Amino acid sequence: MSRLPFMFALAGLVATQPIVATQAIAADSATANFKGVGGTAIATSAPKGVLLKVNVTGLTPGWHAIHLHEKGDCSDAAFKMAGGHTHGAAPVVHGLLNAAATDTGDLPNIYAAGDGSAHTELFTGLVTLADLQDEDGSALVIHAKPDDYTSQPIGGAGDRVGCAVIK
Ligand SMILES: [Cu+2]
Ligand SMILES: [Zn+2]
Repeated sequence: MSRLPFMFALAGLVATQPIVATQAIAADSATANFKGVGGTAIATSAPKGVLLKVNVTGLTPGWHAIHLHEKGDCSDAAFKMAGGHTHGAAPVVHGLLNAAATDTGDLPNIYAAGDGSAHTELFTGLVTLADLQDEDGSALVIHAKPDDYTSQPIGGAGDRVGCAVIK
């Protein structure tokens, strides 16, 4: 009789341990679908930032700027509703290579192959997934031209051609 409670206790231990391990490994992530171009971006929370896996089609071949914009709104054709780049301080200064400051939404350019597809992973330590998933969300925006990383306000990146809401 005295063995029975012990067996139950052991069974409980075995059952709970794998669940705890799974939770520790599982990362928070959000999948965002692009408008304007095809494809998706997956934003995964990292210990010191956010990893972005970008798989898009329908771009013009060559280099394109890609930034995190401050509002999760891709509802208009020009994607202006997404607002400016996410930023942590005023005055807002754009550019990964700008000595004065850098927007938290600034990212390295992506390259579209001859078939218009781009597949890449980008890491930023300037934001967290929680920052991006704030009340009004955020958007990952792809531009027509590359970012020169220094000029204002968007590094000469031109029109917004793709937009994906991160929420
Ligand atoms: Cu942008
Ligand atoms: Zn910027």
